[in-house]
Amino acid sequence: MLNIVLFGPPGAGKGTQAIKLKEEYNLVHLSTGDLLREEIKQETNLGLEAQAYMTKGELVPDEVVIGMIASKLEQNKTVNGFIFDGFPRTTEQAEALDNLLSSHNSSITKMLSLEVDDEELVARIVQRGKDSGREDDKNESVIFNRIITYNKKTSPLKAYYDHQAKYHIVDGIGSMDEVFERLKDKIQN
Ligand code: B4P
Repeated sequence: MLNIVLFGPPGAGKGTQAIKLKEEYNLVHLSTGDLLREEIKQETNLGLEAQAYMTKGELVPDEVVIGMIASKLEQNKTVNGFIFDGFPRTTEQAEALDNLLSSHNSSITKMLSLEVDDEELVARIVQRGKDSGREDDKNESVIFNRIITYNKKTSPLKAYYDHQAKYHIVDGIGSMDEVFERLKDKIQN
């Protein structure tokens, strides 16, 4: 199986590139952000709980997102592999993912980390806020809080995957196709 963790700060291009990689390698795309937004849309209890965190730019509790990923792995037992987009975001989530995959006799192949400077991140998110109307993209202080949360809680996962010799840096600045070529290069080599 090919199991890729697509990593990076908010607005780095994870969602954008995950869709392209899914097509290229015939993978199942699991975006915790998309799954949570769907729960909010359906007005489920989980969605209502998640919304309170997301509108502030905070992370949703680990047990909620880990539970979502566990059930998706259970539903997709005979696939080529997964692209994990926006998950894991904490050490606890990364450990849970390793354990879940191991119980399915599988493991993470590579972690690809999209690197984009803060100025460009904010510009992209503000633009998406105008285009899509996503609530957490509209308010600058929420956007900054997401970046701070990433630096504090999520960025340490680089060391976690480096320790497993699975951490690969990818320059996220450039056209979407240029970034896609760089990602494919890292997957194939
Ligand atoms: P996500 O949905 O993961 O959103 P994100 O971090 O903003 O990243 P993303 O995928 O969106 O954006 P992309 O870079 O593709 O998370 C939202 C919230 O959900 C979190 O804040 C958190 O509250 C919660 N959550 C999700 N997962 C969680 C977890 N595991 N644990 C706890 N909480 C969790 O794209 C950004 C924009 O840039 C797009 O408009 C795109 O068009 C543009 N873009 C992309 N590539 C570009 C390029 N090369 N050049 C120019 N623009 C580009």
